[in-house]
Order: sequence, then structure tokens, then C-alpha cells
Amino acid sequence: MGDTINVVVIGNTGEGKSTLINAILNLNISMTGVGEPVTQEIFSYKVPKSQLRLFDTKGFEIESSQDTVNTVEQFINECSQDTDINKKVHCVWLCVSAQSHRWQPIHKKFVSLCSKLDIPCIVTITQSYGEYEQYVEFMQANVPENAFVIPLLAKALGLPDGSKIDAWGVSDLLKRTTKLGNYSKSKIAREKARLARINALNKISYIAKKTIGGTVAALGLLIVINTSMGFRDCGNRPGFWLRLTLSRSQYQAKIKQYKQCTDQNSNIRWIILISLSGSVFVGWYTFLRD
Ligand SMILES: Nc1nc2c(ncn2[C@@H]2O[C@H](COP(=O)(O)OP(=O)(O)O)[C@@H](O)[C@H]2O)c(=O)[nH]1
Ligand SMILES: [Mg+2]
Repeated sequence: MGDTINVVVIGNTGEGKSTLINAILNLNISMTGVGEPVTQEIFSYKVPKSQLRLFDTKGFEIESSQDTVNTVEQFINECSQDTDINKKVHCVWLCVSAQSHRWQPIHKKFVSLCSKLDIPCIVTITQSYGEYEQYVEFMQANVPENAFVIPLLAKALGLPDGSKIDAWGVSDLLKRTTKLGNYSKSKIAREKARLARINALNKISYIAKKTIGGTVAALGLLIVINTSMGFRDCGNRPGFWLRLTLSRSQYQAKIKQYKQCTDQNSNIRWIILISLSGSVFVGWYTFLRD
């Protein structure tokens, strides 16, 4: 797919999704074999000489459109989970016609879905002619901050008196989409790099923990055993653990006893012994916990 910006075009039936895509592709997408079917409800079109790939969806009918809604919702959700950045959805065009004035719970649901998935959503006011400005203002007041409103007329409109209104606004939509799409992609890439860094650090600290924990444990144990063996001559059994439970006065008595017993025993030796056995505990705990 290369450096693609994927745009999913959604909205009720008859709002002007296909007309908009036709205008961008400069052809008639209702002709068979023009697009690539993704599902029964979704068709994909690569815009020539552009980063954009448009996904035309079957409209949400007023009623009985649950299949389309589910499929489109699932498609957006699944794409957003794809690890390939070029297969994610980078922008959604939610088409509502300035002539039909339909702003329904289903529209709000998709705006919320985009917010949740951090996909830029452009509420595209199609068929913007006549009294469309009031509707644009109404929409601007009603969509959340992270959604955008862009009015346009995708195809010139012939009026009954023989005059016509030229198409306008499509290039604005394309420019804004490219900007938002690329921003969204760089954000995803940054997030991916951040997660990779955290992952690498976690791996290093995990290996370090295991290695250091294991080494400290093994070395500590070796020294503790060796040192403990040195006390053997004093009539004590080797092994450190029992001694840890002694009270301070008992420790002091023991030290005295060891000092008397052999001139090799010193306080320093005890300190080393205690600190190393502490390391053994921490080392083993870390080692076993992971
Ligand atoms: N002249 C003109 N007609 C439009 C425009 N957008 C939609 N229409 C009209 O609305 C009808 C339905 O549009 P369509 O693109 O098929 O809607 P879709 O169901 O959302 O794909 C078209 O056949 C046109 O008559 C537009 O930008 N210009
Ligand atoms: Mg259509």
C-alpha cells in the first residue's frame, strides 16, 4: 500500500458519498469493476497521484441498516488495530447533506468512535448550496472539538432557470485530509517508537535483573557458605539462617565467642556476612519472582 492515507467515507444513503468520490476520481464509480470490494458494504478506491485511498460504504438507511453500521464499525475498529501503519484508518469523512439536515444518533455514534480511536473525523457537509451556511454553523456548534466541518458541492448543480452552481470545496477537503492524515500517521509512528523504546528498556532491565539477581544470589550464597564454614571450629554448625533470628545481645555474645575462638573472626567479617545474605534474599526474590 506504500505511503497511504486511508479515508473511510460514511453517512446515510443519498447524502452524496458516491458523488463526492466520483468527483475526486473523476469517473463514475457505479461502473462495475472500478473499485476493489473490501466487503459487500465497502469498496476501496486509490486516488491516482495522491496518497489517498477512499473507502466508499453503503449508506446507513433510516431503518434496517444495522448490517452496514456493524460492518463499517467493525472495519474501522479492525483497521485501527492493524500493526501496519498503512492499513489503519487515518481519517473519516462523515457525509451529511445540507439539503436533508439529518443529524442523527448514528452520526454522533461514529463521531464518538473516531474520538475514541483518535481518528480525525471531518463532517463533510455535502450538497452545500442555498441556505447551507446556517447548517454549517449548526454543525460547527454541535460536533466535538476534535471533529472538523467542511462544506462543499462535489458536482455542479443545474438550476431550473438554466443557470448552474459550480462545484466547490473538494480541494479544501483533500488538503485538510492529507494534512490530518499525515499528522495522524506521524502521531501513530511516534507512539509506536515510544512503545518500542519502552519495550527494549523493559527487556534490558529484565535480562539485567535476571543476570544480576542470579549472580548476586549465587555469589552471595557461595560466600555465606564459605564464611559460615569458617565458624565451624567454634563448635557452631555451619549455616547462617538460624543466626539471623538471634537478638542483638545474642549477636554480640556470639561475636565475642567467635573472637575468642579464633583470631580470624572479626566484626568486619560479620558485616560482610550480613550484607551478603541480604543480597542473597533480594537476589533470589527478584530471580524467582520474574
Ligand atoms: N449536483 C449534485 N448532486 C448531488 C451532489 N451530491 C449528491 N447529489 C445528488 O444526490 C444523489 C445521491 O447521491 P449519492 O452520491 O449517490 O449518495 P450516496 O448514497 O451517499 O452515495 C445523486 O444522485 C445526486 O442527484 C452534488 O455534489 N452535486
Ligand atoms: Mg453511494
